[in-house]
Formats: sequence, C-alpha cells, structure tokens
Amino acid sequence: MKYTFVTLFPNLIEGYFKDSILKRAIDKGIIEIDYLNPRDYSKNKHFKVDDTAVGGGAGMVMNPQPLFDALDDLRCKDENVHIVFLTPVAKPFVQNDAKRLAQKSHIAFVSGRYEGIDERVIEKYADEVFSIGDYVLTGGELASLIICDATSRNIEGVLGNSQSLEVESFETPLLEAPSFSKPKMYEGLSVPSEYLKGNHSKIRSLKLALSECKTKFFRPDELKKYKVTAKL
Ligand code: 6GU
Repeated sequence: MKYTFVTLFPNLIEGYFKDSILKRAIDKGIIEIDYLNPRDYSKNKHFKVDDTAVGGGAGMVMNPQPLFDALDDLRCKDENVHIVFLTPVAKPFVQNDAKRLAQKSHIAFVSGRYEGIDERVIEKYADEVFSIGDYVLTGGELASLIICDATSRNIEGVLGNSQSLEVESFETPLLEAPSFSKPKMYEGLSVPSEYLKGNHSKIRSLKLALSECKTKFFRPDELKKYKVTAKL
C-alpha cells in the first residue's frame, strides 16, 4: 500500500512513521509513504495557496490552482490512486471503511488547513470524503493519520499477530472486554479471579458479560444492534 499525504505541513505527519508498528511495516516494505505539498505547485509569485472566501465569511480558503495541479500530477502518475479528502463536512469514518480502504493499492489523503478547501477541488477529485467525528480540528492532518493508522492495521502483515484483529471492539457491535497483564496482584488490586483459573470457557463467558456491561455503559446506541446474553 502506498499513502500520499497531500498537505501544506508534511512535518505534522512525518513523526508518526518514525517508530512502532507503522515504521516496521515501512521497513518490511508493506507500506510506503509519500508527500505532496500544494505550495510546490502554486503559480503565485509568493507561493500563496489561500485567499479570502468569495461571497464573504470568516477565514482563508485554499485556492483551487495549487490543488488542481498537484492532484492532476498525482492522477497522471497513478490512475488507480484513491483520493480521500478530510473535512468535518463528511460522513464519519468507521471500522468498515478501514477494512475496505485496506484493499486499495494507493490512497492519497488531502488535508485542508484554514477554513477549508475550495469546493470545486472536492467536486473534481474526491473519490471519498471523511470526517473523524463531531468536533472541528485546525486541519485534516490528524484525521488523515488516524484513517491511515486504522486502515494499515487491516493490511496483511502489518500486525505481528493476525489474531489480534479478530476479537476487537467494532468488529462486533460490542466493545472489547478489559485486559490485564502481570503481576496477578498489584498494590492490592487483583486480576478478576476467573481470569486466573484457566477455564477458557468460563473466561470466555465472563469476558462476554464484561463486554456487554462496557457497551451498555459507554455505547448504549451500539448495544441496541445486539442481542444481549448476560444479565446486566
Ligand atoms: Cl477530517 N478535519 C477537520 N478539520 N476537522 C475535523 C475532521 C476533519 N473530522 C472531524 N473534525
């Protein structure tokens, strides 16, 4: 998988790939990261990329020209590139999107800064448009990293242990059961005794009951999609 980050601020992105799981995926050749800066395409003599909004309104809007030229260049080099725009005015990104995007060969994430991107750019180039939630960020860069991260862990070979993909929150409507590590007793706090006894069928049913409790408490909306088995 290749990811191209189309951003005025590649420095905001780069650090994330310098450590941990995604660094290992890059080192293994499973993912590749590239950057495209719209400023490099600006035909303005001061390399300006934004202007005030036509028709009024607060803030600066990213001009079409640098983005049209950058994205033409991108499409010209790879006609299969899947172009994703990040904006709060979009459908929310969910786990199924992460699984679907993991099947692509090349995704470009286009991040807007300032008040947004000239709508004509989105109309012309967007294959998809995502928001990551009901709040407003200063730009799309964090959102692009979140979508890239959530997508990458669904690509074969990125996670060491493919089993860890299976019993996770959002693979079913239920949130994941709590996990514990060693020691079994720490500062007077014990791991639940059932987890210690090694009866795997009992552990499974306790975990299911705890999952249902967590979901009822934190995500009652999700619990409605699911037939509860434990007595909560
Ligand atoms: Cl994708 N961008 C911005 N700027 N704010 C957001 C967002 C994206 N998703 C939620 N808030």
